[in-house]
Order: sequence, then C-alpha cells, then structure tokens
Amino acid sequence: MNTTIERSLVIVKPDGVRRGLIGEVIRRIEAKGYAIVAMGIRTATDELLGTHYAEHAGKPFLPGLIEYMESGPIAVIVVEGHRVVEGFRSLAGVTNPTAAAPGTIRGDLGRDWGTPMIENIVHGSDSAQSAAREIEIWFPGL
Ligand code: IDP
Ligand code: MG
Repeated sequence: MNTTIERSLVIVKPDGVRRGLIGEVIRRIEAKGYAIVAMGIRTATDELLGTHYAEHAGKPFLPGLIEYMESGPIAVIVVEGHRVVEGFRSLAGVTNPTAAAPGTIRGDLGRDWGTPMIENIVHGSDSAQSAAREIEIWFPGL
C-alpha cells in the first residue's frame, strides 16, 4: 500500500474557463475527496508552456497547443491526496473528449469542435515526478 500523500497539477484550460467550468471542475475534485492546496487564475506564456510541455518538445502539435493554452486565462490548481495523480487522470478521462467516457470531466463536458487542437477542458499531471516539476513552474517553492 502506498501511504505517501501526492500532489497533482490541474489546469482548467482556456476553453474550460471560457465556458464557465472552473467551478464544475473544482466541484468534482472536492466531491472525490481531494484537497485543493493552491489555485490561481493565470495567463500562460511561451516560456511557462515551453517548460510545462517539455515532454512534447519537437512534436508537430506543440505550437498549436501553446496557441490554444494562451487563448485566454487558465485556472491553475494544486490538488493533494493519496494517489491523486492517477485519481485525477481517472476523473478527467482520456485525451480525446469524443472518446472520453461519460462520467468523466472530458466525457461529460467536452466534445470535438473541429479545431486542429484537441480542446479538452483540463490538464492533469501524468506522474508524481511530472507533478513536482509542473508545480514548481506554476507555484515556485510551494
Ligand atoms: P493529456 O492532456 O491527456 O495528458 P497529452 O498527450 O499530454 O495529453 O497532450 C497534451 C495536450 O495536447 C492534450 O490534452 C490535447 O489538448 C493536445 N493534444 C495531444 N495530442 C494531440 C493531437 O494529436 N492533436 C491535437 N491536439 C493534441
Ligand atoms: Mg499530458
């Protein structure tokens, strides 16, 4: 059994903020039982996103992804709890909102809009190591 309390970095992306879904995402995180330990409304920059999405450096969709993430304000949230990284990915659903299961954030609230970039409401860290790295980018020293 893993008894270590983990953190995950969650972002409500610009499409989610535009559609007024910050509260709904927070509601689902809290309903699941995780704790919110930091949050803020931010505007992403090339510099922040270049580091945040370092794993996608060189991928053809990165410039479009950066443009999407800079298209409006985002809500950046640090969530805490046992196995929260896996747990939030489960709440979020798979990357493509058309394929994401009903009951998940992306499956219930997202859809394909015919845009080149997959707009899918939320980001969630994919490992405890990514979470630590991402939290340091958005909330240095937290
Ligand atoms: P994740 O957000 O489910 O972890 P990643 O593979 O890390 O998915 O991709 C980061 C983000 O980039 C996705 O959430 C989505 O917005 C976008 N994205 C990923 N793959 C594609 C693609 O093949 N086409 C368009 N957009 C993509
Ligand atoms: Mg990812």
